[in-house]
Amino acid sequence: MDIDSVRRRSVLTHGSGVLAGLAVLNSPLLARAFPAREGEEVVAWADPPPENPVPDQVQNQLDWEALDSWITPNDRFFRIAHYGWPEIDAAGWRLRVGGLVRNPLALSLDEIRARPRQEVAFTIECAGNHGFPFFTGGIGNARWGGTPLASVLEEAGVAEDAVEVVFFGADTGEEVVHEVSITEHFARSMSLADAMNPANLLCYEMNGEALPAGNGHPLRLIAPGWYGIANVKWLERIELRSTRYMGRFMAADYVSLREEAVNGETLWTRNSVGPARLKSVPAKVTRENGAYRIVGAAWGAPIDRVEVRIDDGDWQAAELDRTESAEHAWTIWSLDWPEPAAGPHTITSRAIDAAGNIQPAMDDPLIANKHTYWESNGQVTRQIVIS
Ligand SMILES: Nc1nc2c(c(=O)[nH]1)N[C@H]1C(S)=C(S)[C@@H](COP(=O)(O)O)O[C@H]1N2
Ligand SMILES: [Mo]
Repeated sequence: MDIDSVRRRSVLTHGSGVLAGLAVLNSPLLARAFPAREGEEVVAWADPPPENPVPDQVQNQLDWEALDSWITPNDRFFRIAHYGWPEIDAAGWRLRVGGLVRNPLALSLDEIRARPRQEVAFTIECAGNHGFPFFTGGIGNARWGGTPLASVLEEAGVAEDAVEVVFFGADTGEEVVHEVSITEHFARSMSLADAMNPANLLCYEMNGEALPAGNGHPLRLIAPGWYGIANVKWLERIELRSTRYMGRFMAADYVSLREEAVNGETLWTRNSVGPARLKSVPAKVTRENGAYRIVGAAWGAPIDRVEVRIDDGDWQAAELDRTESAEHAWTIWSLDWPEPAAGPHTITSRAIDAAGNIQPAMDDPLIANKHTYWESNGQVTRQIVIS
């Protein structure tokens, strides 16, 4: 990309920055908070992601430069659909709980809504996010409302020999497995112990509205702390089983292949993608009266601190915005960047969790010796040109 086109982009972005600034004036809370400040303009990144080659499967990616609130509004929330959106008649729809249970259930949406309501703020990220150059906005933060999964499982009476809970969506695809052609539902499973986590919700509400069609209407699983893939949308069946479930999205796709060094030997491992991993990104650079700052987000584990490196400089501590925070939601951070020199720069961030783990660098064996694109939680470097 040439510098002139970078400048043109940055002029365009400044225009929308003014509009965003006006909106912020109407909101005293936003004006104080980190994600957006009155009067600032966004300086466009010099390395925008390429066009999305799979618009049917990946939609409405987060535009990091436009990040202006802790909560991602529903109309700006990303959507992933591997088998398209199923057509569901909400009136006739039932959530069926069966398999190894004493009392199989078939619950209507009204019956689920009549149960105790619980809410959780949770940042959901696709495990493939940052696994491809085009895919950098597979993430969003919402307040999810629903009823605890655990009490529904208790009501169904889980049998002694059940070890696995499988969540089936209404969406199906044609798959060939060992030369057999099958129609397979999108499905994911969890151990019974993981499924009983009191944070898990049978979710029918997103940011105070009915779950939108693309995000799983009428009901989805919300499993705070897990990658997006575990959060089954268009949920219609929960099955208790005595064996591990090995469907496509457990055992074929969303499997990380790694080369690990164990006792001086190479051990190849494959793990099904599950719990989220520690991660951060620089979201945007802003300018206000000649003063620059870098704003970003960190998530995937309890965040202790975030550090930022500009070009080959030292790691500098960012300031964390705790005005809006929750256990399973991202933390917005910011770093002042006084008087950057004109010209190109790189900006890298790394999150450090409460246990002292550092988000891996791209050359860390955990990332460098991973041969699949899932769980791409390596440090993200962005490029920018200061004029
Ligand atoms: N039924 C069903 N559930 C699904 C999917 C799907 O294709 N079908 N995609 C999963 C993936 S890969 C992700 S990242 C999240 C994305 O949730 P969102 O579309 O609400 O952002 O939904 C998950 N749940
Ligand atoms: Mo995903």
